Amino acid sequence: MHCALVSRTLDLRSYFGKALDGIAEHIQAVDHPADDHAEQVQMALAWHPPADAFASYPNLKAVCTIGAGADNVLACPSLPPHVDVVRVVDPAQAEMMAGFILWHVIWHQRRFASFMAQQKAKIWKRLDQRRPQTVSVALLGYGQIGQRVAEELTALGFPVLAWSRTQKPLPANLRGFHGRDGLLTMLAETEVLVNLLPLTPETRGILNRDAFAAMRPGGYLIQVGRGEHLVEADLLAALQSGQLSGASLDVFAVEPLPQDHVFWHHPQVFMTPHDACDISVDALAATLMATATAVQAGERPPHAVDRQRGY
Ligand code: NDP
Ligand code: OXD
Repeated sequence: MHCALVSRTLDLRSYFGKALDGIAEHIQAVDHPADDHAEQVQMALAWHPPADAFASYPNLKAVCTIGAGADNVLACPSLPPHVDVVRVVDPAQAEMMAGFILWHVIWHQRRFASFMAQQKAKIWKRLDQRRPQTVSVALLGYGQIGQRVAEELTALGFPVLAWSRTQKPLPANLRGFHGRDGLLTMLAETEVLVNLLPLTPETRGILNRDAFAAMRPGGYLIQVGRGEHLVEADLLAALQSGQLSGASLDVFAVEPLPQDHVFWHHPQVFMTPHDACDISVDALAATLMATATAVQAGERPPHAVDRQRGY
C-alpha cells in the first residue's frame, strides 16, 4: 500500500521516521507530490496539508492525521467527500496530557506564580494554602483525553465538572453537563477551565467574553485544544479586569506565535509551544496499519471521524 506524506508545516518523514520504518514492509511512504505513484496512493498521512494536496490522488481512500485532532485535515478544500479521515487515539498521549494539565491546575491552586515573583524580589512570605477540594475544575470535552484527565484530578481531590456534546453516564465523583444551557450552569461553578475540545464550527470561539464572565471571579484558563477556540482579545480583557487571574496557553490561532504577540511577555500568561503531548510512534504505526488493513478490505478504518460532526 502506498501512503503519501503530506504536510506544509512538518517534515513527516523525519518527525515519524521510526513509525514509518517499522511498517515499511506493509506500507510504502512516498513524499508528496508523489507524481510517479499518484495512481497507487490509497492512503495519506497528513498534517496541515496544502489546499490542493488531495486532488493529485484519484484512488485515495483514507487520510490519517498525526494527532488526536483532525480539524486541519478536515478543513482541506481538496479532501474528497468519500475519503475517511482517521485520527490517532493513543492512551499514552492521554496519560501525558493528564500530567501536563494536572501540573497547570496545581500551579494555579498552590499559587506558584506568586512564589516565583516573591523569589525574584527576595520576599519570604507564606501564602494561604488552598485544599484541592475547594478548587473546582471544569473540562470542556470529556472524550479520550478528558476522561483520563478527570481520573487524575479526582484522585487528588479536585471537584471535577465535565461538559460534552451528548449526555453520558459518569462515575459518581464527577458531575456532567451538556448543551449550551449545561455550559452556563457549569461555568457558574468553575474556577479552573480546561479546554479539551475538538475544533468544529460549534466550538470555534467558545473561549470568549461570555464564558469568562460566567466563571467564578479570579478563575484560571488552561487552553490545550486549538488556538481558534479562543477569542484572544476577550482573554486579555478578562485578565486585565481580574475576572481571570491567569492562563496557561499551549495552542494558538497562529503557530508559531508571531514574535510581536503580546502573550510572549504577558505577566499572567504561561505559554508552551503546542507541546502538551504528541502521539507516540507506536500509536501512529498501529493507526497506519489498521487503516491500511481496512482500506484493503473495503471497510471503514477504526477511529475514522464523523465528517458531518467534525470530530
Ligand atoms: P474526543 O473526540 O475523544 O473527545 C471530544 C470531546 O469533546 C467529547 O466529549 C465530545 O462530546 C466533546 N465535544 C465535541 N463537540 C462538542 C460540542 N459542540 N459541545 C460540547 N462538547 C463537545 O477527543 P480527544 O479527547 O482525543 O481530543 C480532544 C482535543 O484535544 C483534540 O481534538 C485536540 O484539539 C486537542 N489536543 C491537543 C493536544 C495538544 O498537544 N495541545 C494533544 C491532543 C489533543 P461527546 O462525548 O458528546 O462526543
Ligand atoms: C493533537 C495535537 O491533536 O498534538 O494530537 O495537537
